[in-house]
Amino acid sequence: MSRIVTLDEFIIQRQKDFPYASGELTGLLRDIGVAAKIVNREVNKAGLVSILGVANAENATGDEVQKLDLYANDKLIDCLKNSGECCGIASEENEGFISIPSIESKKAKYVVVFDPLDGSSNIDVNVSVGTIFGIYRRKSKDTGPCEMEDFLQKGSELVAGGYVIYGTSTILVYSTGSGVNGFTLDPSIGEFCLSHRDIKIPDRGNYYSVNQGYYLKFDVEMRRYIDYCSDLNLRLRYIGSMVSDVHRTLFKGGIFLYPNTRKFPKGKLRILYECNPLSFIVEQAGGKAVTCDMDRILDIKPTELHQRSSIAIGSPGMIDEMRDFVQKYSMPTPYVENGASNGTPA
Ligand code: P6P
Repeated sequence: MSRIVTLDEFIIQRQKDFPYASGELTGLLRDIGVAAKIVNREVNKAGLVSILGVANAENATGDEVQKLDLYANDKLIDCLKNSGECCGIASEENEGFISIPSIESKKAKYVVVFDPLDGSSNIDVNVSVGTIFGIYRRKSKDTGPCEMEDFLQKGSELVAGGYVIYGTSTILVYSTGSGVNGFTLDPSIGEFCLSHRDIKIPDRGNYYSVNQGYYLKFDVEMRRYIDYCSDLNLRLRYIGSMVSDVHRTLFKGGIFLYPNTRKFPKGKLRILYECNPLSFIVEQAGGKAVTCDMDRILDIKPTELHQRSSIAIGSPGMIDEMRDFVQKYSMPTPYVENGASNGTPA
């Protein structure tokens, strides 16, 4: 049996790969690991204590907030505040970003974006949920508080990205841009232990993942591609928790789609703390992540914290196939001049 390598040990080992690393990012990743253990403890007993159910509130993007969402949000914020390495936080649960005062004049270099508990509508029915996080180097001067520009960065500028999935086991998957590794929480010792080294996504998979209930609301090119997946007898798997669907896609291969709909004309999923960190991970594992117009997710320059996007993410061979359908079936956006469409495609 190979020697146990804990998350802390691995992060420190990898820090040696960056001779000029000064340890702040290492500290930040370890603090996120601590927060994940705290959240995991509550998720695992959510049915026993009164933190199930709806918190009679809505979050910044209008989603109904579960009590465990708020618990996870608070714990992540507390851990990051105490780290001294983070000068700002943007969370799905908060309208604006949170500026963190420096500790003992330490000049924190990083900001963190996260969805504290993605898929939380599944909590009450005991279906996997997860935490998604991304870490950026601040762009604003380190002599003052963080600014909006620190958060509105492209996903390609992420310094680190990852997620924790609270499922049959609790697994933390992250990348700092040199491959993807997974760590499974061993409750007997309270440590995340290296369990999936250098994860690579298969070029294709037998699964496609989309909310079939919206099929008739998708654009024609998406419907034709979904028909194609069905004709190939691929298996439809959709959990309603992006982090869980992408985790399966990463390990088994396949494609996860959330196209734009009439209700969400720009797509439903949030760029900063859902699409970008998961796209960073999947690209690092050899996969692809694009909008349903085939623009690379990590190239999008966000203009607001809770900006949404359509997304297709997963095996490279399947994303390339989807591109063929978009090129063949997508309708050109009608050209509109002076507010009156003259019917000429753009
Ligand atoms: P729908 C969860 O609320 C979430 O943000 C993602 O985790 C998930 O993939 C998606 O929304 C599910 O949305 O519209 O299919 O219920």
